[in-house]
Amino acid sequence: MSLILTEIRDTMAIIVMNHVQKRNALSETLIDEITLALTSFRESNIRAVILRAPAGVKVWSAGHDVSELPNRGRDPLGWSDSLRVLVRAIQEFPAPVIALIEGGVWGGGCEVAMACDILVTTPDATFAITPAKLGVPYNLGGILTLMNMIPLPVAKEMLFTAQPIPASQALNLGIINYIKPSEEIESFVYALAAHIAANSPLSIAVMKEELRLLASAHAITPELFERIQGLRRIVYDSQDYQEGLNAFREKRKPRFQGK
Ligand code: YXS
Repeated sequence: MSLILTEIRDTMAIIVMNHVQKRNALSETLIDEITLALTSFRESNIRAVILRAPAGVKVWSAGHDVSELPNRGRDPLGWSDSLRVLVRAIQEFPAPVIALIEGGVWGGGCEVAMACDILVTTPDATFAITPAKLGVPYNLGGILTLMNMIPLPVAKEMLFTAQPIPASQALNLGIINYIKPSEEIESFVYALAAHIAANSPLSIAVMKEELRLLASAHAITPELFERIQGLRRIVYDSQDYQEGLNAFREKRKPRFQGK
């Protein structure tokens, strides 16, 4: 059974993440289906994509599928990790991707939402970035996605506390574009997508790629990269990383020892 629903309306496409019983945990299967849909949209002259969950959900996405995170000793967020693949697929898609968000957005789900070009949420939406709760050493590309979206003191607070922030705060910070009531959000987002689809797709595609390339244009020396990878390896080799995974699987609070 497919974990997503897709719909094409003229030059606009809709992807509904539909694995509700697992709270749209970003499993490899779910992410493969989304990236496959995006690839097919590339060939169908799609000029705007809406990424959403079913109307009325309490959780837009519960983030990375924790059951698919590797045990300690392996980088949980390497280049080919499915979450990384999805973030890049959204950022590199040659047309705007609009996140229509209701409910809670957790962990890597925040990065997926923030990789989208425009974010529209209902008032109940929240965003919680959770590596610290699990003991995960977030990866550099992911940190950059967040840094480009969230003012540094707030990004630090979200990363260090792993606590949710409400849509109202996200709107004040410019992380999201609009808050709309649940009875209006769908028509608002579809109208926004239609406006975009009526403009020049070539002009929009090149401006989206220019913004992506400039936003990721950070000089980083091999020594700096290797230092960061070394620091991350200490974390994903640690007992704390394994404790975070075990605690989640055993549905209990983790007891981190700092080693
Ligand atoms: O027990 P069953 O089999 O029914 O499954 C439960 C949950 O185990 C499952 N589920 C997940 N499975 C894998 N990975 C997940 N991230 C995940 N989240 C949930 O879905 C079934 C229903 O969950 P339940 O009963 O907890 O639902 P709820 O409505 O009471 O609570 C919804 C949530 C989202 C508040 C709760 O499920 C939750 O706190 N989920 C974990 C959120 C989280 O910490 N996500 C971060 C994942 S790690 C990640 O994204 C990055 C690697 S990082 O850590 O770096 O940000």
